[in-house]
Amino acid sequence: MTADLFPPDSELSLAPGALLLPGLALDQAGVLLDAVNAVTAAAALRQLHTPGGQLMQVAMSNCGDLGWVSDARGYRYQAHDPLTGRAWPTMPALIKQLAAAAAQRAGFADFDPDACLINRYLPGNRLSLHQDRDEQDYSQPIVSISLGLPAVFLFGGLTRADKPARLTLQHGDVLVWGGPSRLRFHGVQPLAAGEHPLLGACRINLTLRRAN
Ligand code: MD3
Ligand code: FE
Repeated sequence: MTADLFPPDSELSLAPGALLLPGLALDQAGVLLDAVNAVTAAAALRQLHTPGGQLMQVAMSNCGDLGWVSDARGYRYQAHDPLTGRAWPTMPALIKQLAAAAAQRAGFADFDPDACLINRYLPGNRLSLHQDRDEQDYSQPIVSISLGLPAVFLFGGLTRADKPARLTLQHGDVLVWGGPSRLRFHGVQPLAAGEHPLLGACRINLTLRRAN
């Protein structure tokens, strides 16, 4: 039984500025997924190319005023989906509110995300170690919501050489990264095969950021 491992309001400080809220999104997982599916029906999940020309394994889409994209021209946020030329779908209020509530628990009172990146992992997909540095204001935190299959998250230090710690993220877990942890290197190990009752052989991560 995982239900009793963490009482519903528990929180775990991983490092200064890094707070894990186990199962915070569990109650809302079904409606969150409905909202994600509505977004990806309008702005399809797609694999992006790194500026160096590598095809990323994780498939991505966005909602909100700005979406994160990568191509030969670099990494950036932009208001339009490059696949369609249309504005990204509106960020569902439910997602924005959950992110703001999580950030508040970590001491960030007015987190108002303008970008929500949707990452889809299939078994074997990984995200290599990187920093999130494409945003304007590093005093704003980042909130991550995990849905579906568990993933081993790597959280490193402020230099690439720092050996990362490993943390398994479960369906419904929410993480806040801010303050001194905002620029930590991080990544995701290859997703193990499995079947999740709601998502099947898949993990979805929502990353909420203030980009501008
Ligand atoms: C730690 N996504 O999209 S989210 C990303 O699970 C990304 O899909 C991962 O890294 C995923 O850029 C991890 C959690 C996360 C996001 C930003 C961070 C952890 C972070 C920034 C600093 C430290
Ligand atoms: Fe990241």
